[in-house]
Amino acid sequence: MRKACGVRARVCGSNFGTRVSGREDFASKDFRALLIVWWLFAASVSAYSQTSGPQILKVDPPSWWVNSSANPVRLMIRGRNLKGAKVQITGTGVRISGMPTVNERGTYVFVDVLIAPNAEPGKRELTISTQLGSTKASFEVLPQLNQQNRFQGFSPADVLYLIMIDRFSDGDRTNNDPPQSRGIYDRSNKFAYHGGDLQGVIDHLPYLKDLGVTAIWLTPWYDNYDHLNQIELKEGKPSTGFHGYNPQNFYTVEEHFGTFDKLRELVERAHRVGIKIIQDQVANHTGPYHPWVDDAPTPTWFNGTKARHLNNGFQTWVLHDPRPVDDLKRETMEGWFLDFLPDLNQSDPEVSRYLIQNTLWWIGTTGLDGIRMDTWQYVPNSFWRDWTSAVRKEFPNFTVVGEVKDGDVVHTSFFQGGKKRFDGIDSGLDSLLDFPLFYSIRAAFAKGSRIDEIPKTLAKDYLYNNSEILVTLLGGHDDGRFMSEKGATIAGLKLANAFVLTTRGVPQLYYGDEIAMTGPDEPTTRGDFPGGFAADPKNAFTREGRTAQQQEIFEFVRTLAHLHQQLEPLQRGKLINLHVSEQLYVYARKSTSGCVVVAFNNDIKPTAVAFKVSHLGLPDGSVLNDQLHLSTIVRVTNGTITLSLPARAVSVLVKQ
Ligand SMILES: [Ca+2]
Ligand SMILES: [Ca+2]
Ligand SMILES: [Ca+2]
Repeated sequence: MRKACGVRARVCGSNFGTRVSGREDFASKDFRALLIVWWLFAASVSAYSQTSGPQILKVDPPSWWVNSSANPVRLMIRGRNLKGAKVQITGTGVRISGMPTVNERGTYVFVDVLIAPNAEPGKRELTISTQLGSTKASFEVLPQLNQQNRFQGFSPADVLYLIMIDRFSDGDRTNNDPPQSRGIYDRSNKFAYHGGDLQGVIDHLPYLKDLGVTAIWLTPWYDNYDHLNQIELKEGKPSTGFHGYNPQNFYTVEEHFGTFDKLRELVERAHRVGIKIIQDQVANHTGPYHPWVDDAPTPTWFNGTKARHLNNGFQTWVLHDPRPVDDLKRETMEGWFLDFLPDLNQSDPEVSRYLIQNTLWWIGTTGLDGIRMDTWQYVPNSFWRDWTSAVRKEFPNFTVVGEVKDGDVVHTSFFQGGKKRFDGIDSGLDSLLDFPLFYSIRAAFAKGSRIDEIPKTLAKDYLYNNSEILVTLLGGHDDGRFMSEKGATIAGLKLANAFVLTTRGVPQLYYGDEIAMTGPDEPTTRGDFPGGFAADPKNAFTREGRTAQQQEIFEFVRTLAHLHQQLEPLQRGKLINLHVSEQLYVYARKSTSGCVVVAFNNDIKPTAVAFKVSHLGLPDGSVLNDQLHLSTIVRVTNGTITLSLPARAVSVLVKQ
C-alpha cells in the first residue's frame, strides 16, 4: 500500500512494491569518491577565487544561555572568503575553545564558544579575520530561563490540540504578504499561504482553554522558502511551504507567522493560562531551497547531492528487520523524500551537533514543553540516542513524540525508546503518534466497521515499551478529515472523540474536528477555521457563529475534554476490557482514586449489554451515573451492570 500522506507524501503502510528509480544501484563508495573529486575541484577554484576579505552571512546559533549542559556551544558561521579564518570573541565571560575549522570552499567556519557560568547576559562581538581583512558579527549570551512552568513535557493528563498555523486564525494582517516573500499569499489558492499566524493562536487561547485543551501542537514555524515551489507541482501548479515542513532556515520564525518575540509571547501567554506548547520539528531533511543544498557546509552534510542522490522508496519494513537488505535500508534511510527533499546525514558529526543544538535552542530560548518530531523513522537510531539524551540532560521533564506513520504495531513499537532493540540502541523516544489505533478508530467509528478492531489493536500494546504515553488521535493534517470518510456521521464523530478522550494514552484533537470540518485530502484537510479570518461570514469560534450541528459536536467534545481533566482515572487509570463483541465495546479505567466505565454501542440499532464489574471495587448496590446523560442511572446487581444503549451511543459511567 502506498499512500500519500502529506505535502511530503509520507508513506502510511509498510508493504508495497519496490520502485526502481534507476539511481538506486550506484555503489556508495563510487559515489563518495565522486563527491570527494568534486569537492577538491570546488576547493581549488575557491582557493584561487579568494581575493577579498571575509564576509559573514549567518551565525548559527545566534545566541545561547548560561549554565547550559551544552557548553561549549559550536557555532557554524556561514559566509564568503573564510579560508584560513581566525575567530575571536570579545566581551566578558566568553572565549573561543580550540581551533576553528573551515570548509574547503571557505564558506563555513565551525568554532566552539565557551560560556562561563557567571557570564553576564548581553551581546558579544565575533571577529573573523583572514590575511585579506576582517569582519564582525554578533553573538548573544542569554540568561537561563527559569524552569517553573516551562519545559514541562506532556502526559496522559493532557489534552493535545494540533493547529496548522497558516490555517487556524489570521491575527495580524500586516504579515500576510511580507516584503521578504511577496506574492505567495492567496486565500483562494489551497496551496498558498492563507494568513494564519502566531497572533491568531494567541487570540484564541481562551477558546482553547474553554474547549478543555491543555497543550497545543503547532505545525513547524521554521522559516520556509520565500517564493513559489517550482519543484513540487500540485495539480500542475507551483506550491508553497505554508505547512512549514520545508525549512530554509532552522533558526528563524517564518515571516508569515510572526517573529521570534511573538513566539516567545505565545509560549508565555499559553503557560499563563495552563496550556503547554509543543513544537513540530524536522531533522530528517531540509526544504528544497535551503542554502545548504548548493553550498553544503561539509562534503557529507547530506546523503547525496541535489544532482545525485537516492530516491526514497519507503521500504520502511526493512527498518525493523534484523537482517535487512542493505540497499533497501539505505534507500529508505538516505533517500530524498519525493526525490527532492535533501536528506540530512546525521552520521556526519557536524550535522548531528547542529541538529541537537538547534533543538535545544528552540526549547531553551522559548520555554516550550514538548516536541513532535517529523519523519522519525528515516533518521538513524544512533543519532536519536544522542539527541534524546542531550534533550533530557538539559530539560529532564521534557517529552518527545515521534511520527512513525504506519498502521502496524510491530513496526511502530520498534521505534519507542526505553529499551535496547536488536541493534543494541535505545533511541530514548518517549512517545509515538498511535497510527495503528488511528486506522482502527477510522474504520470503526467513521466507516461503521466492526468496533472490535479497536480492542484487537489495543491487544498488541505489550509490544510497546510504554503504551500509556502514546498519542491517540482521530484526525491529523496528513489525512483526510474524519467527516470526509465514506459513511462518516456526527454520531460516529462523537463516538470517536469519546473513545480518544477516555482510552489509554494522551488524547490529541485536530483543529476543526470539534466543529465537524470536512476535507477529504491534503490540503483540503488543512482548511481555514471559519471565523479565523477577517472576511469570514461566520465565526465558529463563538457559539453564535456555529450551526446547530457544529454546536452539538463542539459541546460534546468540550464535555469529554473536561471530563478527561476532572476524572483522574481517565488520565492514569489502568485500561480494563469488560465486554467486546462485534459492535459493543465496554472498558473501565481504574486507578487508586476510583473507576470510570465507558460503554460503546457502534451498531445502528439500540441494544443492551451486561458486564461484570465486581472486580472493579463496585459492590452490589453501587449506583453509577452516565456523565453524558445525567438522567441515566445504573445499579450494580449480582456483580453485574446491565445497560441499555441507543444506536451509535456511548455512556461514561461514574459511581455516585
Ligand atoms: Ca497574518
Ligand atoms: Ca519564509
Ligand atoms: Ca534520512
